[in-house]
Amino acid sequence: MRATLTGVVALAAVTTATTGLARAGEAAAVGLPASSSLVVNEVMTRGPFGSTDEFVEIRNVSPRPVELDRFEIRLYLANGMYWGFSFPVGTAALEPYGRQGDVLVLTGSAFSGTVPPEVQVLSLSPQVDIPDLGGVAVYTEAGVKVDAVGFSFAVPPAGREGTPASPPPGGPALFSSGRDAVSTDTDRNRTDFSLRDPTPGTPN
Ligand SMILES: [Ca+2]
Ligand SMILES: [Ca+2]
Repeated sequence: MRATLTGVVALAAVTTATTGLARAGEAAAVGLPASSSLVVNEVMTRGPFGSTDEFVEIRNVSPRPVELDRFEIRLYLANGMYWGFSFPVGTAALEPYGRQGDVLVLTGSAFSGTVPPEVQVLSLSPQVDIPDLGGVAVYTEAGVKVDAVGFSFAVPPAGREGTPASPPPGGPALFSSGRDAVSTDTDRNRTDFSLRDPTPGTPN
């Protein structure tokens, strides 16, 4: 059963909020440890079917189930703005780390990959396109950054952790950017993420 992520803010509307969010992100980068709940585990920003042939894999790295309605996903553009999304009512909790069901996949409108049938999938709306030099972040509903990966310094600290991860190569890239198989999170994007074969819904 596929559902669509619910947009909570229009793109234009977040412009004025970005400055405050950037400040909050910088504070979080200094004061908070690596995620103890959700991480952005893998991101593919384009594929053989173009710039919306993309996905984001979110993983629960805690030993407890995590209810997703306490979180939102932010897709950062390379100009500092972001799209914010909340999870629809009825989205199942993610199982504890290491168990089946500890990941969820968000798919772009032209997604051409294969996700195992037991893995929960949500669709991004067709007008959403994760930029190659953008970023993806998980926030709590209270606006605290939990985890993020950015692919350029144009993404504010609110949408990345430290030095950005290497962006995907140009052209119809067949690579995703992901953490290692155990989802190590040191809060340093360049260290934690590497280009790899895409594995939406399965271990990296
Ligand atoms: Ca992190
Ligand atoms: Ca994966």
